[in-house]
Amino acid sequence: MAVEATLSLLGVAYDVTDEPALASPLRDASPLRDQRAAGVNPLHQVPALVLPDGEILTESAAILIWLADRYPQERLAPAPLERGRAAFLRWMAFVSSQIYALYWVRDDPARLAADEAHKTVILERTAERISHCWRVMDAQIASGTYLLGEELSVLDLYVAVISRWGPRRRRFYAAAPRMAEVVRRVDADPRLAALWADRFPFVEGWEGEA
Ligand SMILES: N[C@@H](CCC(=O)N[C@@H](CS)C(=O)NCC(=O)O)C(=O)O
Repeated sequence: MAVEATLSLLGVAYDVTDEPALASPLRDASPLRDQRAAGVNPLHQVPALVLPDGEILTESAAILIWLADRYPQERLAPAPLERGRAAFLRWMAFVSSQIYALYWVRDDPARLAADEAHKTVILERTAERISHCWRVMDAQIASGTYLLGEELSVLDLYVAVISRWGPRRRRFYAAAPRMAEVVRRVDADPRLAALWADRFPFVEGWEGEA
């Protein structure tokens, strides 16, 4: 979703296929679909971006940074020599490695859990870790209107999307009150309204429980 939001802000034409996720070996995949998905991303994960020349880009943070750098005139990231670049890279990597990585097990705790009770413990402990990481980021980041100051960047899109996943937004708001204001601003961005409504609608109760 963060990649799609970035592509739509950039006004770049793109096609979406959910096949890598649908074809995950842990889901109900047909052999044909699985073969096609593995050709795009051997880890069977989305996002995976196929560039016009056929080059494949995986890893959400890499894709977002690459897109922002590829279209510098749209100003979706501080440029390499600009003030704010170090913080930008720091927090993109932080969200990817400290938070997003935990969803490999949260999405299917049986990947690590030996039994049902173990799954519950994994879900609780990873939720606690995610809240802790958001708390640390909230305390350290020098946010303004957006997370890196006055301009919207792909970091804002990344955090707005990942903070919607379990343990969901109310827990995120409690852990990260300063970033909460920013993600609400991103949710309400009129340029993204149609995309959110289509792909990630704000259905009743979407913010979860505190
Ligand atoms: N490190 C990857 C993680 C991607 C990821 O975990 N994607 C999930 C969907 S949000 C997925 O495709 N899961 C299917 C699976 O792991 O089998 C990234 O940052 O892009």
